[in-house]
Amino acid sequence: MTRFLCIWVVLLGGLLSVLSGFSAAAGAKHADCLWYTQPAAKWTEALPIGNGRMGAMVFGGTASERIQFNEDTLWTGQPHDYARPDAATHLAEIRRLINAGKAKEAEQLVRSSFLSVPLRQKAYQPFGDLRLVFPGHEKATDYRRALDLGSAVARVSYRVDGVTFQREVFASYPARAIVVRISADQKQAVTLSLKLDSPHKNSQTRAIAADVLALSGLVQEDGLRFEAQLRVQATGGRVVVDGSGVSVEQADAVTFELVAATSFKNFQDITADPAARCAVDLGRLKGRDYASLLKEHIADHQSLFGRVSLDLGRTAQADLPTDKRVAQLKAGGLDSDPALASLYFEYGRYLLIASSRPGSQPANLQGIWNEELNPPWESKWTTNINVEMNYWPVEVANLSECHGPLFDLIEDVAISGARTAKSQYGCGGWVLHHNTDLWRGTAPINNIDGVWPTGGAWLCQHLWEHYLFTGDKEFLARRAYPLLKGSSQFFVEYLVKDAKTGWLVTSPSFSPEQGGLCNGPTMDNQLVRSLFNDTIEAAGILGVDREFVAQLEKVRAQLPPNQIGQHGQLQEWLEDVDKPDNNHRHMSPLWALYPGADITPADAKLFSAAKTLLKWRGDGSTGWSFAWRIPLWARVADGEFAYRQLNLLLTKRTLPNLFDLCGPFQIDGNFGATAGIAEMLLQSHVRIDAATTQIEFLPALPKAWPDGLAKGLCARGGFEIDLTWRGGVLVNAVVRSKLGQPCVLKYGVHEIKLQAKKGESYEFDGRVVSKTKKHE
Ligand code: FUC
Repeated sequence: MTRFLCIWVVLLGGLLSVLSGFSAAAGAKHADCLWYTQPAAKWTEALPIGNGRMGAMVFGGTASERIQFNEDTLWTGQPHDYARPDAATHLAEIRRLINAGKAKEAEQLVRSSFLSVPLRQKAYQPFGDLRLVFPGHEKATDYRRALDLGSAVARVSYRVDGVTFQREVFASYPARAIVVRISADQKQAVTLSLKLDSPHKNSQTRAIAADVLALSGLVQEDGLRFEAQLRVQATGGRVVVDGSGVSVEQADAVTFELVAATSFKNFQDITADPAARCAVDLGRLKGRDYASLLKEHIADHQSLFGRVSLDLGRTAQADLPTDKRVAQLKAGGLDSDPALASLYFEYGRYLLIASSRPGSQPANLQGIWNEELNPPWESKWTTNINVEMNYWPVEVANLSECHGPLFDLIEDVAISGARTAKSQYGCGGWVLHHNTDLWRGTAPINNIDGVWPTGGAWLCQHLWEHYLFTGDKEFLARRAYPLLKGSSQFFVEYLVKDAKTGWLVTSPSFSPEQGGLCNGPTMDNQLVRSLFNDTIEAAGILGVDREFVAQLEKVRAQLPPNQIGQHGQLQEWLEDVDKPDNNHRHMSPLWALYPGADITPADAKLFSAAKTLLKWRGDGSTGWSFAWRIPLWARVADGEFAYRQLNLLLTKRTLPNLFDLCGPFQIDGNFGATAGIAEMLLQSHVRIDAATTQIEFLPALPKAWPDGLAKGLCARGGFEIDLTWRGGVLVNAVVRSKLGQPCVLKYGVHEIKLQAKKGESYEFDGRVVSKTKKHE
């Protein structure tokens, strides 16, 4: 019987680790499962699956199962330009007031005349629910449910009256469908009824074929229309599909295929026919059997997930159900369960694959999972930390393709952001403030803290990072550079002289979510400098735009430098007004330390000032604020404090299904911590020169992880790396070069330059490169 595969993997893993005395080989497999001995009592206990475009939460009830699903283009609203038409006419006055020290008056004027229309953006919507009822299954025994991260299949199994039932649910990217399989170890045992419904009031179901049930509806008048279609295939037994749902009696097994679509074509056009889209998707699946769908799905998922693995050691805690492990952290902390840290890392990779695949929307505040009509912060894309954090692990964790949806979004906001640049500021190029939604809103929203014009500049860093990791010149020329140039163009026209210092600054602006309106907060200066650096370098590589480059260089020289204040701290603002021990959740002025790369030990004074600010900030509060502190502390080589933040995140801000909590569920912390763990083990942000990357091994290894193994992590310059360490010391690093670029390998004080050849592998023991061999 194939019952509950991952338990066997766990047992086998434990056995192997005992036999080998070292958990590396077995632990990696063991780490790939979330499992429970009871169904989810609420949404935040259910298990997420996703194919980038469709997501679902599987509750795993026995007598009644709920599978709540989403499709990533179902939002409130319709195509809309949020920019305030006459905003630019107030810009000079707002700037004058800020320069005159009258920030409060400037804020009043911003509130009355400068914010978006309407003030708030639109919300991501739940789509529907599959509700299955299994008569007589109230009293089940031997209950197990699990999410196997390696195969991306959610499984439920239990026994009723001597029969073992099994459910498997997965979201297939190649099949563009969610597939549900219900089977039993005895013939004719599967009897159930199913309803398909939606929280959208006007939705309705109808039978559109003997084996297909459809659900259709409308989010709002003039808004998005949606349709889901569900096909049922039973082996044996009787199936009836009518307008009210599906009933199956005495089948051996049943497979449901669920497809879903909306009328969304792009952010300016919602004229697609969702029913026709569903028919195409379902049509493609006709004649496919369950085994072939499952096989194709696992192969697709493994092609991404299988690239990386992480083992940080394991204890007996790792044999417990996942919710118990999370609960036990309160007593023992993460030290008692190092395998939970690696599971969290693997889960981050899993969640990214599930919520961001080529062609989908990018992962939003909740990834792709949402059950609420009014989700927190509309479950949209917040650009002053959250959406970027979602994509921090993508390159280092070898999921480069999953970056695609974010690049698609940047291309969209460059279009809507060009309109905003004109209407808000009378400038060319494009601008994005602190949020965007399905309609690619780019104007400042909500309140004065929405007046933060560097969201687009931050997103541009992702384009450049993708190039640094992949060396893809075609991507640089065709996609990245035009966007970098457009964003730079905006700042060249928009930056204005600060009355006191004479520097060219953003104005009006805001240091994310604290202070008031101001000129040139440190984070903005860092973002604009980094944007200009990247644009200039990209133009050089591509051999284009000499004059524009000269102009950027001239403006760059007039940007405010990072300043060190009276307490030895990196200043958050142009003026030295920081309050010691301000432990705000946002780490904005530390952007250049991480995810930026401009603050490094090369400038010892600045590096130390950044560290002072980092210390002031102390521990995190929201999930993502713990998560941001992990790579920051890793960048200052303090593995213990980085680990402390991870420990607190898992102990205080983690749900039973390992979803991160901001206040409510918010997925950024999952992704930020995944990137943070990688940053503790491997760093490659320091560039010796334009062609040479420094790759540093175990820069911030905490005592709690003395032995470990990380496979398949990526470094800038096109390197893939496997690491083994014992007793806190690097044993071996295998470095595979995909591009043939030189690098410096660094471990502690030892550095060695390597003229890597494309396609070659090198082994490094912390001091010398000992041998080379060919790799595929
Ligand atoms: C920013 C954060 C909040 C939350 C929201 C989505 O405003 O400061 O904590 O993460 O985004």
